[in-house]
Amino acid sequence: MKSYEHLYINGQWVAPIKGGTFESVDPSNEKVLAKVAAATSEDIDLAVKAARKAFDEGPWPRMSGAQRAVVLRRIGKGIRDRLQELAEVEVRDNGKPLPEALWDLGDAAGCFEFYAGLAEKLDENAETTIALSDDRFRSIARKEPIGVAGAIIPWNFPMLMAAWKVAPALAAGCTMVLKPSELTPLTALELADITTAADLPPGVLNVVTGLGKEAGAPLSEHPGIDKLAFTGSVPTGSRIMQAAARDIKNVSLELGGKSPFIVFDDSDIDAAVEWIMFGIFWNQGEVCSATSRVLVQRGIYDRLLQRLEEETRNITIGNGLEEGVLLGPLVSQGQYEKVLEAVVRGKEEGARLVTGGGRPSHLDKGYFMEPVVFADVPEDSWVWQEEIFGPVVCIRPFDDELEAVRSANDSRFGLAAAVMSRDTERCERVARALRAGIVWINCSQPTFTEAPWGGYKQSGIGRELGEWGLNNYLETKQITRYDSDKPW
Ligand code: TXE
Repeated sequence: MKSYEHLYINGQWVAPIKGGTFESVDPSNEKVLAKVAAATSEDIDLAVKAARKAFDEGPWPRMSGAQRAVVLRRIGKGIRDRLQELAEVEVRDNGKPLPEALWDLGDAAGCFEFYAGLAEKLDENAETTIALSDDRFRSIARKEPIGVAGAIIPWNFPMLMAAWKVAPALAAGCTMVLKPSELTPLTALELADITTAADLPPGVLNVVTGLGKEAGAPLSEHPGIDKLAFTGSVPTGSRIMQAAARDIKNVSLELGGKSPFIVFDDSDIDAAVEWIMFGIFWNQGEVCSATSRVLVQRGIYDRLLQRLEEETRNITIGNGLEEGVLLGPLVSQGQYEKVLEAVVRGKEEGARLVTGGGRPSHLDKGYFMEPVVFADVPEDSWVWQEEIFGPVVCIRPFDDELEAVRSANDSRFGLAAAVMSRDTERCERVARALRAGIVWINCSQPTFTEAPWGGYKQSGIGRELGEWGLNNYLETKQITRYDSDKPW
């Protein structure tokens, strides 16, 4: 495996000033996968200064959207050209099954291509005329890049989360310092290589690998940053928001979730089971919008549980590079222990363990866990209320629509929610009553680059993807001219 012991600053690969490294571990065998450069505040300072210079003096913000789009499309193609290789790196670093990694990488490329299109449109719609009440004045509103963005991303979709932030920021004309998670840093460094090959000017994208406290915190506190974009846990999001508050940085946050799925008893049980399983076992349940709370109407509760148990027991668990594997290892020992503790806690709290929670007998190394179904989960229990971020689904019965909506909304999170019924009107009504940023009807999880993504309540602030994602990286300027011979 190649060396990952350098940081990407100002278009150059440089050793961290203090020379430190940390280890990235393959979660399927617990072996060290790579030694990776550990940035500290001195490196972050250099990276921010490079991004600052590229913004204040470089060509990137001054290029037309169409010119930036050419580079964005080259980055998208650069990912597509290396899709298989990058997906395999992502499997080794994160643990996810290869078909899912291929899917993520394709989406990441698509994200750059989508924002190339929006960069082109920005040339036409960056300026709009404002109708004023006083005709002696002419006024326009103009969209301009916000400046230097700092992006801190998690480990569950390493390249895709990078794309969700880098692509709109670059489309807007911003420059960026990107810090990937220390658990999955490799593909972000590969992205840096791809941007060099795509002729992105030096300093426009800087990639600094490192630990949260040593690299993430100095980035979020750096006065040279105009905007912070973060995806991760609520406590870290809160810290980042506090750091941003010190010098009033613009901030967008995509945090945790405990997303409910309401299944009414006129639903097709097989279809419901399929969407539940996709919703909670895809990516090992390490998904911010995972279908982690399921409310099933009493008429089909037992039958649905039985089908779900059968299907869950049939899931093939193993190394994500092996064919047919549907569930890989959890990302790290820390995450594995957190999920194991949650399973113990759920049992103590009175949830009924239907299946799972043990180590698969054929796997003695790696952070593997049999997927878990909990039934009859008490509403006030920790496992019902808090994000577990693993392959653990919690299920409760309900009697009527009012109860289901009340229970679904009884959460400090509000990222996603889903509802299933053959009654379209009921689905539409419930969708509008759910307090979440994303609501799926008769499905769960499909995510489109064109549509807004983000949460209510403690699930975050702001929206990514689509034109909303671009707006995250744009300021609005008013230019008003006195345009009359009449005296003021
Ligand atoms: O997250 P952190 P962790 C949830 C999930 C998971 C839990 C902990 O429940 O079990 O969070 O995961 C950087 N200043 N989600 O510890 O700490 C860190 O280096 C600045 C949900 O991995 O939020 C990494 O790059 N940055 C989530 C990023 O923050 C700091 C996805 C995320 O790490 C920092 C991941 C600091 N003080 C976890 N401390 C989702 N919403 O998708 C850490 N970081």
